[in-house]
Amino acid sequence: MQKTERIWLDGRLVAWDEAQVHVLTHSLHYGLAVFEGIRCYECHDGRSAIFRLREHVDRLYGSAHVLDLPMPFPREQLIEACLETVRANRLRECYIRPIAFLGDGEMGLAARPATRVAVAAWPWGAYLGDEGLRHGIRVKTSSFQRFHPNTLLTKAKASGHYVNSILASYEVRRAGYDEALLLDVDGYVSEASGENVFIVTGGVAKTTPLPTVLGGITRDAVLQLLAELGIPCREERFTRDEVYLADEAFFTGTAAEVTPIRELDDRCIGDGKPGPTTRRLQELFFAIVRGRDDRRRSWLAYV
Ligand code: PPE
Repeated sequence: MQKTERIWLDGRLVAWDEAQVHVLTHSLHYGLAVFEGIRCYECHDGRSAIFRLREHVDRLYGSAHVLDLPMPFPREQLIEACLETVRANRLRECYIRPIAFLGDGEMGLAARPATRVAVAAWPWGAYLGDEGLRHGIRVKTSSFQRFHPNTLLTKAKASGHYVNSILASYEVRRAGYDEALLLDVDGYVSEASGENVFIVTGGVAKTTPLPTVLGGITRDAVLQLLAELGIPCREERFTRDEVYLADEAFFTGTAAEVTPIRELDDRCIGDGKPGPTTRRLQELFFAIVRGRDDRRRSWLAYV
């Protein structure tokens, strides 16, 4: 990870090395914290813009609401904090990580220490590798299930939820694959460790419906782009073998952007190369985030 100069912590910018917490920070022990992952891109005109900043901040506040975590700052201030952090570090392109967590001073499950908020930003290249973005990745179904919505709450992007993601990710990466696909408790495809999933078969796209997955902001963008391309997309459950038989499959996520899936469980998907719909979506997506699509300017917050 590339160190930058400043981090926004509890209302002000501090030096990177000063953005420390106590080892008895409540969230460190029990995982009750909410976070976001946001990308800022350098646009074709040399300016930088944060992609769907408001939607990410809204989701952060939604996650906090779901977990009953009081937010000590108004939304507008957090939006400004993201912009300020990028500016203060003079970053042209970066990943932005806001996090709200319970601080220290009280321990135990019933304790409610005050919420603290931080926003960090650092350069982060292609999450699943440049090769992966270009040629597609090899995915394996994990033996770990995605949690039931009454075990953990799928609408919240909560730190503790990522133990499930990390178990799946370690398992398949250790076996030599690039990313893990998780099934839901009924055995249907849910999502990857940090991405939503789409398939395209016979000109029709499908993605997992929202109840068992995180409502991805990239997923939402891709749904809108598919509609624009006149490709119908159904939000309905599908099985792992439907992915094996699909013409195309891809992941969406802030970090992963639009990454083609070349194989699932050692079965080639389509001809094992990124398909035409995936390619087209990648083109449209990167044109938008780099400010080349006037119709989607409202998705960009210029720094
Ligand atoms: N599902 C999960 C479980 C998930 O973590 C993400 C984002 C998504 C779907 C896609 O959501 P969106 O980014 O709004 O399109 N995962 C973030 C964390 C990655 C990390 O390693 O940290 C991300 O992409 O920023």
